[in-house]
Amino acid sequence: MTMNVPQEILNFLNKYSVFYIIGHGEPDGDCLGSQTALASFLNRTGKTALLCSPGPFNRTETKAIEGLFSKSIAEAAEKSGRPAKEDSAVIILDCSTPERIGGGFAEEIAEYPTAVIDHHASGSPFGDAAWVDGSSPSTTILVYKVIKKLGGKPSSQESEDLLFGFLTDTGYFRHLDSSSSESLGLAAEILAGGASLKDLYYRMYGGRKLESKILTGLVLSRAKPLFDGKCMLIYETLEEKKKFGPENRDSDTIYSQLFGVEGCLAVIFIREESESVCSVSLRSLHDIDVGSVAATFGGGGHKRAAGLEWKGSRADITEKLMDVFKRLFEA
Ligand SMILES: [Mn+2]
Repeated sequence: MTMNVPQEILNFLNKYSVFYIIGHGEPDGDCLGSQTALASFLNRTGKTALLCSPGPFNRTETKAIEGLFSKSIAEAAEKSGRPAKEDSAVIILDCSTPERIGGGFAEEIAEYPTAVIDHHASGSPFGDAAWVDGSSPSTTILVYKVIKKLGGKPSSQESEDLLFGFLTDTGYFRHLDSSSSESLGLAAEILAGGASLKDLYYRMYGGRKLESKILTGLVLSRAKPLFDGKCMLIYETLEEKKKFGPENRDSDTIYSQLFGVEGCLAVIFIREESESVCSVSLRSLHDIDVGSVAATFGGGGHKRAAGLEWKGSRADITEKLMDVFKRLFEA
């Protein structure tokens, strides 16, 4: 059951008239949908809301709206013709630590009253007003509750943006479990604002280049089952990164294909990012805690979705991960 909107969040929204709405770096659909819907709603109520994001907007489904966002608070203030600090505050969405925002935002926000609305259970609480509810499947559900509490109803565009966030973070409903009836009920209310699930499906999964499907096929073709098939190891080489480009990566499809294999409980995806750096993404089902595996190597994330950056070769990190997963699967 998700929580009710705390009074301190409502007071915060009432108190100021200009809001800089900021999300995390490498923004996804939930982050951006939360930002655009909340900003649009606040603007409709007579406040001024200005969108900021450090980017980069690498994902196909997020590229189209990049132009709506400023790269810093100073840039947003200048564009709007407002003195930056007058009656102004910051709202941070879908982000559990100031460092995760990136860019120069951590320093900029230190100068403003700040509110945080987020659904990441891990992370260190910050801000003058905070609402962190780890039981909510997306930040957009929390933003919808704020809109509702303030007596509003999402416009058709806000309805699309809010549902887009919900669908992104639930893998188009796939990650919802038996505790999801409340959030699905809220999603149905949002849908009444005018969004189309059919259109949102193609906004999420459509519009890709053929190259992205070819890269997906290449990566899948070398999947290596480990520990009696409980774990799948896949990788992408530096040559492939250069040939196909990061915009043609489609990890969500790759994970869902591999979890469709009988007995598969975890996926390890290692990518060569440069001659000396690999990024590792870990995914799991049920009780396998890949968040703690990532933490062992200085990474982080959720229990079933986590990642880390490795300074060294793919062979080295593969060997180190094998040791850790061996303990998990052969215990
Ligand atoms: Mn999210």
